[in-house]
Amino acid sequence: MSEAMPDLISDEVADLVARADWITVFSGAGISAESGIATFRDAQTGLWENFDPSQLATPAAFESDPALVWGWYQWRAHLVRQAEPNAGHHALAELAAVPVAQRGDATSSLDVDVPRDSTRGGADRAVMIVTQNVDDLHERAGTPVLAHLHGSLFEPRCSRCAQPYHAADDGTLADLADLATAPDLAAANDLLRIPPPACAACSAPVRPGIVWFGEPLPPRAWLRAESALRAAEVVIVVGTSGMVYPAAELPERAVAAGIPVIEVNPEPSLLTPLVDHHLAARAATALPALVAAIRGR
Ligand code: BV8
Ligand code: ZN
Repeated sequence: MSEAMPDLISDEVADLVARADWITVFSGAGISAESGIATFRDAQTGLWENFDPSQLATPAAFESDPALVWGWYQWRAHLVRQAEPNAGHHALAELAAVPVAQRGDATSSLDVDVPRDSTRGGADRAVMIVTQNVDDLHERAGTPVLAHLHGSLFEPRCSRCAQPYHAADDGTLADLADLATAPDLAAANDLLRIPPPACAACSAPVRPGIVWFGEPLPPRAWLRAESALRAAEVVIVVGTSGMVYPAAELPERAVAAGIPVIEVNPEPSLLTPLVDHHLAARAATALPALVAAIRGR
């Protein structure tokens, strides 16, 4: 249940969002935290507490211990399958359907002359989601994702020929369910390691469809994200520490371009000093409050 925070959304923030025809959302692990998915830098819980995510999320880790890395991603995919989108994800889906508020002037801030008689009121707005997250909770809440900058837990591919791997929910998921009840780490260690399947086309090991540290971001996702941040009238940054590049460069560019940036994060992040408005609250509180505040404006 999200706590009520009556002064959280100022009139200025509400008007900015209510009038925006094109909103781009830049999300990080924090938006999935209230769905029970640990953020990337939260202490790993349970059986993975002895592993440092940034050490596992590398090509070298997969090279040296493919079964451990594959097991880790299978475990994370298993947890995401068991999770549900939270009120923050759902609020972003609702945001797109809230009619755009009328504006005093007849021109759009999109540098295009809007015919005098157009008020833009009542039109659905564009809400573009650019996410660093590898889960599918935005999609399952009903918002298409324009760009998964760091890949997806659900798009494994061959490590050699890149052929997509479509796993029937094979037995490994059953093993993973045992993990939750494994008596201790030693016993679980065998369960943690799941040898990756072999590619049907070239029999090389299948790898997670994830962008690891030291790997380039998918060019198409990057280009789409750049365009979405450039076209935005308002950018909403949700649940990111702003630590990882080049992704974190995108909200920085929006700030440099003079696009209003609103951050939702209960803690300060590396982006907080740059943004126009910091809503110091959790996503499942702030985003529904924001949608409620713009209705009827
Ligand atoms: C690359 C997949 C080069 C893995 C991830 C400058 C330029 C370019 C690169 C670099 C650079 N400086 C350093 C680098 C290298 C590196 C990097 O950025 N390192 C960091 C640690 C300094 N970058 C790379 O390696 C990138 N690749 O540069 O390649 C290249 C180019 C051409 C050719 C060859 C090579 C690749 C980076 C992608 C790495 N993969 N993810 C996986 O998930 O297993 S990144 C990883 O961190 C996560 O997946 C996540 O996407 C990302 C960012 O983390 P956040 O989402 O922000 O999560 P975090 O836990 O940090 O923070 C959560 C936030 O939520 C907190 O602020 C918290 O307060 C808040 N929060 C908590 N609860 C809530 C909440 N907010 C709202 N509501 C709540 N309830
Ligand atoms: Zn292959």
